[in-house]
Amino acid sequence: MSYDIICHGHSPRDALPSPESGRITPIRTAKELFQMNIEQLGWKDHFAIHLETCQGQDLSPARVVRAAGGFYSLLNAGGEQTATLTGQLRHASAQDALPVVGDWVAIDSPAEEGIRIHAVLPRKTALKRASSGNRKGLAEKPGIPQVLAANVDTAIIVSGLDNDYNPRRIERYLTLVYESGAAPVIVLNKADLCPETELRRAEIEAIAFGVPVLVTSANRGEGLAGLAPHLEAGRTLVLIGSSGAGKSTLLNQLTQADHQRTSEVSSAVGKGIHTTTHRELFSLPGGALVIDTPGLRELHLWGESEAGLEGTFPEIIAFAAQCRFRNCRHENERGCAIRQALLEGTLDPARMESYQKQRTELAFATQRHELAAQVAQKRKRKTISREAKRWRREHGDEQ
Ligand SMILES: Nc1nc2c(ncn2[C@@H]2O[C@H](COP(=O)(O)OP(=O)(O)O)[C@@H](O)[C@H]2O)c(=O)[nH]1
Ligand SMILES: [Mg+2]
Ligand SMILES: [Zn+2]
Repeated sequence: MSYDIICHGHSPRDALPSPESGRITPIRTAKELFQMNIEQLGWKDHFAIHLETCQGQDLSPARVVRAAGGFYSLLNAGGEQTATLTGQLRHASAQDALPVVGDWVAIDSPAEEGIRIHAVLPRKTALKRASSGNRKGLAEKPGIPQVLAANVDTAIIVSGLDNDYNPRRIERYLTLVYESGAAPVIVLNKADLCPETELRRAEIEAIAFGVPVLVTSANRGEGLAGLAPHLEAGRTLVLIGSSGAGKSTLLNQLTQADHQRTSEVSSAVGKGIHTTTHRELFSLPGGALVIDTPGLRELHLWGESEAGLEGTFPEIIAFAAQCRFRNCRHENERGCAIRQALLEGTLDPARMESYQKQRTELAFATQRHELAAQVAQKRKRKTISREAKRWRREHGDEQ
């Protein structure tokens, strides 16, 4: 079990090679790599309050940098540690409450059975998708969301400007991000393969209101300076998007200083980065934390609130508010502001179609979730009544 985390105390700007000189700022020595304080790992007061309410005397916080096969790689002020879950946490938790990369957890001190995770501290944000349920590779049961990453401040949606380019897919990722509570940034990568980068940028800006849209060529290290404002020390980012969009190349560029200066670390980092099989947290030279993710073959949307759709389709929500009927389905109702806007050309039909599709999908996920909850509840009741019967049978004569 190994992972690599690199941390240096530079300002965010220093994280990037300066475009003029192409030079990379000096970094600290390997000995200093693990001497980070907990704020540098993204610790916030929010978590501290919850840690105090955790039962048990000797628990301390640590951040999950990688989770695989029941083992969790953690980082805290003391450095790297591997931990497992207490039986209680493993059994008492719903699938989506188990630790994922980015989570803050409460751990005990090392004992014979190793370090154990007693609790997952309440998440500030969580990126969730609906699991498809019937596909291999998804351990989750139908109706239970899969948490991709937790406590992310900024989600970078990476999309290639090659045949990966698809505004409708970007809208899906936007809904995922808005629903999570993180702030989105869109990176249109592989600019070197696209003759119309400015057109594409305008296209995406028009569907992602107020979201920063950057055009990059990650393999050449071009356009990355636009990321600097998002790379403040202690801030957590996640790279999401289709497989092959260039997420790992981007991360590689952002950590490039390390590759060149710390050889034993860099080879391992390189290996880890090029084969993104796990979601994993890395630390950039400027102190930002970045979670790299493997591409999602499918993004089934998940929603517990209206935040996702509202964030992605604000103009549609605004039109809908003007419909005569509160429960307007925007089909043939009189006084439908959306139909009106479509007729007048003030609302793009492609946006409306995209919105309807996402809304249907989110409603379906909610239904399945409710169904799953009912089934679980029923099973629980059955078990309880069976146990009660057994108890009465065994203890009946004592009463
Ligand atoms: N032409 C071009 N290729 C790129 C760029 N960024 C990444 N690539 C290539 O795209 C492929 C997939 O990149 P990778 O970072 O592994 O994608 P990931 O699956 O999103 O992590 C690799 O062969 C990269 O070298 C870019 O800006 N331009
Ligand atoms: Mg990758
Ligand atoms: Zn309407």
